[in-house]
Amino acid sequence: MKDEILRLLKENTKDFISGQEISERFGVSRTAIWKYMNQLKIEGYEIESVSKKGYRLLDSPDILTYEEIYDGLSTKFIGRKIIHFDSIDSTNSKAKELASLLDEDGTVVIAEEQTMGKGRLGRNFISPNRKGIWMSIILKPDINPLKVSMVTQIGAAAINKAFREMKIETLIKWPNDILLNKKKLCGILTEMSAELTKVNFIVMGIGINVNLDKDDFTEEVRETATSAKIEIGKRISRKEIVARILNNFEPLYKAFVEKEDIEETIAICRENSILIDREIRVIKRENSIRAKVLDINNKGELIVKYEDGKVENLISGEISIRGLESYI
Ligand code: BT5
Repeated sequence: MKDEILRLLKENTKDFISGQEISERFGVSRTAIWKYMNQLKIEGYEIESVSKKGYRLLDSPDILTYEEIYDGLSTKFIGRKIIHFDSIDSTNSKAKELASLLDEDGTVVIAEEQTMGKGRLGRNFISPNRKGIWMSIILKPDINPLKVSMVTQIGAAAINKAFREMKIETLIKWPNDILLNKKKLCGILTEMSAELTKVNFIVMGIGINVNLDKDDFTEEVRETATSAKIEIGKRISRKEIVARILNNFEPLYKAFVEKEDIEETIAICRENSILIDREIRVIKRENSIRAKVLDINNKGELIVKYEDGKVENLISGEISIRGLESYI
């Protein structure tokens, strides 16, 4: 009911809506409406109430609930259910917990803050309150488990496209980072539960530094990480980015799952790759080997050539890539 009232207020921001009208429309008492309005105010909605005129929405909070995001959504199933938390340990952990209980493809778990955000290989991911996008998409595709790493590439393509639409010139650092001005803006952590030939579920976690300030990062990360706000010099709308990512993700994901078509994804990953033609170090466990990046192939693998002339196709797994002197 609260969400329905909010929707009505959003549709009528120019006029007051009387308590009488809301009461008749939803069949609830005036006192109940007053209570819902108070709840909305606690959530951060600025609502003007004038006796004999009614209620009017003046401003909405910067939060990532479905109610705040759906305006910008054009998807059929991705993000049509958004489970929102003010604070949580990790959206990926929560999404994994929920995944087996859900039938739908495309439920999103999103939080304003993570207290134990996760990177790959048990690393920590900094996720301060209301400053970034910390979300996980639950997917249940009928695909071979060997192809799951493609989902990370689809995610990277969708995120990069979203930023480019907003004239923010990000690049993709295969396999799971999005960079802005050569620093890490976003990381993706894809986890799955599968049997030999069947995927039970995939959870694709996306962490984006949108409005973080320099001192939100630990000293260790400050050199290599950045936020959109730091680079551009102004706050950026988190909900607009979320909606654009989900809108871009759905068609790329659908083409992959329904037709095994990843052409557009690979084209985006290639055209926006920061790695192709670069000298890098490939880090596998303790080993760090110099190589030159030649290309990304149609399976989403990174083709590298080592100094001894040997060529290898890398699949994402447990590999890290570094530039020779810097993060890239
Ligand atoms: C990643 O791992 O980049 C994947 C990050 C995925 C985070 C999302 S947030 C929503 C969802 N729920 C989760 O719990 N996780 C996902 P990796 O490539 O291992 O990089 C991790 C490394 O990035 C850390 O060791 C730090 O050096 C650095 N780092 C930590 N926090 C960062 C941040 N906010 N921005 C940039 N770099 C960061």
